[in-house]
Amino acid sequence: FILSVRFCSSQTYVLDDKLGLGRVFDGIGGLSGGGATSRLLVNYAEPYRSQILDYLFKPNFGASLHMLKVEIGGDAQTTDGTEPSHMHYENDENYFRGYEWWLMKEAKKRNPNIILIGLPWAFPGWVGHGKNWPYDFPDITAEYVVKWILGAKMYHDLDIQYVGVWNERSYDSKYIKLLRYTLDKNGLEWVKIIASDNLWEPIAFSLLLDSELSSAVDVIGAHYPGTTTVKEALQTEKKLWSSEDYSTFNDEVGGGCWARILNQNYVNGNMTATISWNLVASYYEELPFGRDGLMTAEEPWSGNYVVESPIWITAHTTQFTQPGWTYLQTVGHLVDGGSYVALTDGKGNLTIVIETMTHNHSVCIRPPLPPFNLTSQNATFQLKGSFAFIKELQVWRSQFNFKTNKPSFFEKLKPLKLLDGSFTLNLAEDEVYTLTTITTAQKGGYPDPPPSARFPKAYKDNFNTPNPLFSEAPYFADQTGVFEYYRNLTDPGLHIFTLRQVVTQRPVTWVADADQTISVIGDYQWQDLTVICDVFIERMYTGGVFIAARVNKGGESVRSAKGVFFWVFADGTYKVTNDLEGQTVLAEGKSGTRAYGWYTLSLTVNGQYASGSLNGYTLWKNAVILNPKNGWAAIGTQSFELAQFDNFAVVAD
Ligand code: 147
Ligand code: CA
Repeated sequence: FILSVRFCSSQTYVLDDKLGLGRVFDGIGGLSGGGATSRLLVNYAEPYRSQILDYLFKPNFGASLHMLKVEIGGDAQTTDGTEPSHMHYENDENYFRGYEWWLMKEAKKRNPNIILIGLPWAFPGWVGHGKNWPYDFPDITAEYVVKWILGAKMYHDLDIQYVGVWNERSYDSKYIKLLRYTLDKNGLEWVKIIASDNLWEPIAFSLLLDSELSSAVDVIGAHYPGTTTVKEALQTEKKLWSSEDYSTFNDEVGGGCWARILNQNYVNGNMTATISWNLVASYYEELPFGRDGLMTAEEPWSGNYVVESPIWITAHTTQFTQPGWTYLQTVGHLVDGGSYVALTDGKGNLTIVIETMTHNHSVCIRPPLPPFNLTSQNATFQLKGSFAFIKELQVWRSQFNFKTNKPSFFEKLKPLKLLDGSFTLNLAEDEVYTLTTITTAQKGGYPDPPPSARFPKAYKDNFNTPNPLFSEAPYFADQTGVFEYYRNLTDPGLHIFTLRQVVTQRPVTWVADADQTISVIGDYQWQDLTVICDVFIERMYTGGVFIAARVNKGGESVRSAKGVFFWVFADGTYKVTNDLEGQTVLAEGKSGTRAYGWYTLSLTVNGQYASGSLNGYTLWKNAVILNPKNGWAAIGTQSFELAQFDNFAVVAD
């Protein structure tokens, strides 16, 4: 730490608790869902799956997250897929669907103090009584959400500490009050409500006007706040959180974004928690917002995963402070750009986090980042008050080194000896420092995982899994509807174990789900391939199912997905269409297919031509496919209807 006054400015920053402290720190978190962002994680083999979870949650190892926020599945598309509801139907309750329960338990195994948060993006259709709106019957919606919290405790011994309202959609004051009442009535007085997971306004304004609403809400959660808040939010005297943030490609600029907002969300906006969308990028990369997670784990078939820079940036804060610590009032900006925060446990421990991220190396996906200047500088920190007598600080450093492209993350340097409670750092551009009295931190690590590999070209699944650990079959990524393992109790033996589409009514959606259901699988680069699947229609006369290749879209644009779709219907006909919507018909005719019978469909696409067979006999051929040139394989139904699939197989060239 060389003081070079010739080139750099030098400034002294006082860190003092004499005049009182700032706000209580609530934690740094990751968000699984909103939606299906952890879909592929569950299918990793051990030891890789546990390693990934360690990098995320294990204290004194990696990101060591304080909070885990999960989607309360609503059977609808919520960005990168659908997540199953605990109540597909009004009289249905099942707390073993999906992977969020599992994820919360894995997080809690590693960190028993992890704070758990639930938030719905969408709701099953019955919650809205068929209307695309969850507040006409607020008692039903509140009961539905509270059941999820009770189920978490009853079946998984998970204590959900915070619950939200409706992600980035309208809130309803009457509903929020009823949610509070319903929580209390069920002995969940300690569960806190976050509102409204959107912008600061109008919720801050509502809280100021309505004292009953204000007493129901504990936290104002804002999304992508750009590190700032508004006057009304401060006036409410509520905790202010960035309850969803980041959503940036997880390269080094993404890491820079994360470093800047972790500090400045408090410095500029008084926010005491920041939650990353998303926790881990475990969804097909070609879905929306590919790789916008703290790390990447999108290849369960190879075991390959990547610990990206945001993991180590997170560690700079999380490993040196805990929820319940308190920010000092003396936090702020550095004279030549960058920021510093300081926190204490009130028992003499002190943690200082400094970031000097330059503008172009810390741009997040949103909102736009106004220009600012940052240069290297000397910074002297003078510890006062209870910290005046600290003699030594541990030093951890990350240097992004954008010029040489050789970053070094979360490096432990020699402890710093303090003279008269003061020390000086020579801060370069794009660095993060933690200076702390905490000595427990570690840079965890595992041997490199297996190398990256494409999805296997030959893949099949007969779904013969009597006691599945998860409700979904590996690698199927539902984009509308929900596909679950199913057991046919009366089947003579060929199709006892199948995969079944179970959503029978359009959900209260978050984005525009398709009118059909669809689950995609495989390699988005696949061009020429054969898809085979046994199908079973369960809707008399009007039902229909499809298998598909070259499906080019998922997520919120799933409605306009193109590809080659081979449909058979319960009315005895078939169709071949170029789109999921079924507008562009390439071939059609009689198939003799009916509900409640099994049929084997096969679809082959080769260059510009496609052909299809039914029970081994060619039904149509030479359909001309100009576009798309590539995409996933898929299965699905023509409406929200029950249907089963078995013996799925794909062979790609
Ligand atoms: C958020 C959602 O809450 C997440 O589920 C996920 O979709 C995430 C992806 O970045 O984005 O939704 C937003 C979508 C658009 C804006 C903000 C949040 N926006 O345009 O400001
Ligand atoms: Ca089977």
